Amino acid sequence: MTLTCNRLLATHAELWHDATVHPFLVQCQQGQIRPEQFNTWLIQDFHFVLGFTRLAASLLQSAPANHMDLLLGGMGFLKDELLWFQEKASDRQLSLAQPLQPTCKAYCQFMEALRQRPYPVKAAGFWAIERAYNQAWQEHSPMVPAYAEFADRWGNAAFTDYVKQLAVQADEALAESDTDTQIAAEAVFVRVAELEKDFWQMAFSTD
Ligand code: HMH
Repeated sequence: MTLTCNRLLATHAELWHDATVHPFLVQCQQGQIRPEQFNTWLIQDFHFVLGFTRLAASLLQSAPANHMDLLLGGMGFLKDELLWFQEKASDRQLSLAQPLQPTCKAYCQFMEALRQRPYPVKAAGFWAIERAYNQAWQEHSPMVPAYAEFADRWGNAAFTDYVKQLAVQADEALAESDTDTQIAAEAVFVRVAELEKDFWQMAFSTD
């Protein structure tokens, strides 16, 4: 049986739940998150997105011709996102030049290693990472006004559609791959779920 994105979500439902439901998100939704915790997430996620953009570049490098259009559109999302992070940090008078916390460092190292893997493995991992944020922020919407734009950035309809298209492309790549590659893609999905869970938790580890 061929591995698909939907199968990954179904097989690892509990793990995926923990990757996308967390007190950090609940507290943002209710406006009860402490600003220091939110700011920790904001700064670390900026660094995450830098690493993720490099992963996007490597995905584009190994993508078949008919997958490029969607990925180029994704580059546009990332361009906006990086500028937006800088704007949000400046609004809050935060310096982005801060050291990476261990969890963020581990996630960035994981993405760096993923850049060396075959295209179907990268495509599945890339989809999982975007899907995690799309689902997490969407399922904790609407948020109180102070955090509404954060929830909307990853929960909006256009981004949701983009994530669905990423799944279509990852499924196409997986359908053409051998068993070992599919096993590797599943392991990457599991690791993404663990890292996503840890990333939410990171905001609470600096008290
Ligand atoms: C930790 N996962 C994390 N940060 C993000 N910005 C995304 C996924 C989506 O790009």
